[in-house]
Formats: sequence, structure tokens, C-alpha cells
Amino acid sequence: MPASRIVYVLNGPNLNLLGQRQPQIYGHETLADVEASCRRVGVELSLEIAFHQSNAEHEIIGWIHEARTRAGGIVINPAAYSHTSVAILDALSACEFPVMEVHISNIHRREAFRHHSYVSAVAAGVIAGFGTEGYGYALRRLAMLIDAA
Ligand code: CA2
Repeated sequence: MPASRIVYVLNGPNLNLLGQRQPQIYGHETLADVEASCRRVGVELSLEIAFHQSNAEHEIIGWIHEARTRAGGIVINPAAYSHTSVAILDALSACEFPVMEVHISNIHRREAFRHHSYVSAVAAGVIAGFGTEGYGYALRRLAMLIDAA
């Protein structure tokens, strides 16, 4: 598998609780379901998926640094760090490949503090409000960008 076809799918804090609380906002799928569907789409698109979740900012930054030298793109749902983390923005800025930002909910129809994401400034695209299906759409778009490069 060439490095360009390895894609990191990174998930920020509290996304380990998916499917367990607030289904009216985040749906009924668990993070394990999201991982399984990313892997299915990955097989279809000939992408190798490195799927991770952490509640710790430094761990997410570590995976971004790892991806920088061994991957062809990142799909990231930074969760609450979207709205707070210049450190994650800086780590993503050091990546030369496309970054797709995903939000399960439509952050723009929620509280004002969710309307701004630091990550969007370096994202090739942003998907919000498509539920967990957004991960698959992001992977498809990333594969198109990788194939076109
Ligand atoms: O809509 C999204 O995907 C978010 O990135 C999710 C974050 C939120 O802080 C962002 O504003 C939008 C929250 C993730 C927490 O997920 C939970 C899932 C189930 C139960 C509790 C939290």
C-alpha cells in the first residue's frame, strides 16, 4: 500500500460515547460502527484506514505528526477541540496532504460557540450535519483528491 493511500481517521474528546447518549444530536451508531463503516468504504476505495479516538489533545497531535510522514490524508472530527485548539490547527498546518473536517451534527444550527472551528482554516473541505454518514463522504472526497494529485 503506497503511503498516499493510508488515511488517518481521527476522533476527538467524548466521541467514545457515541450511541450511548444524546442520540437526538449524534444518532444511534457507536464509534465502533463508524470505524466499521470507514473500513468498508476504505476497502472500496483502496484506502488503508488508521482509525483512532482520544480524549487527550496531545495524543491527537501525536497521530497527526505520525500521519504527516506516513499517510496521504486525514479525516478528522476534532469534537470540542475544533472550537478551542490552536495546537491541533498548528499540527494540521504542518501536513502537506488534504485534511477533511467532519462534524456529525450541524454545528451552525447549534450554540454560537460551536460556529467557529480553528481546523476549518486548513481543511480542504468541511462536512457537518450529515450524521455519521459524513465520515464516508469525507473519505470519498479525500480519495478523489488523492487520485487527482
Ligand atoms: O457534531 C460533531 O461531530 C461535534 O464535533 C461533536 C462534539 C462537539 O463538541 C462539536 O461541537 C460537534 C462533541 C462530541 C461528543 O460526542 C458525544 C456523543 C454522545 C454523547 C455525548 C457526547
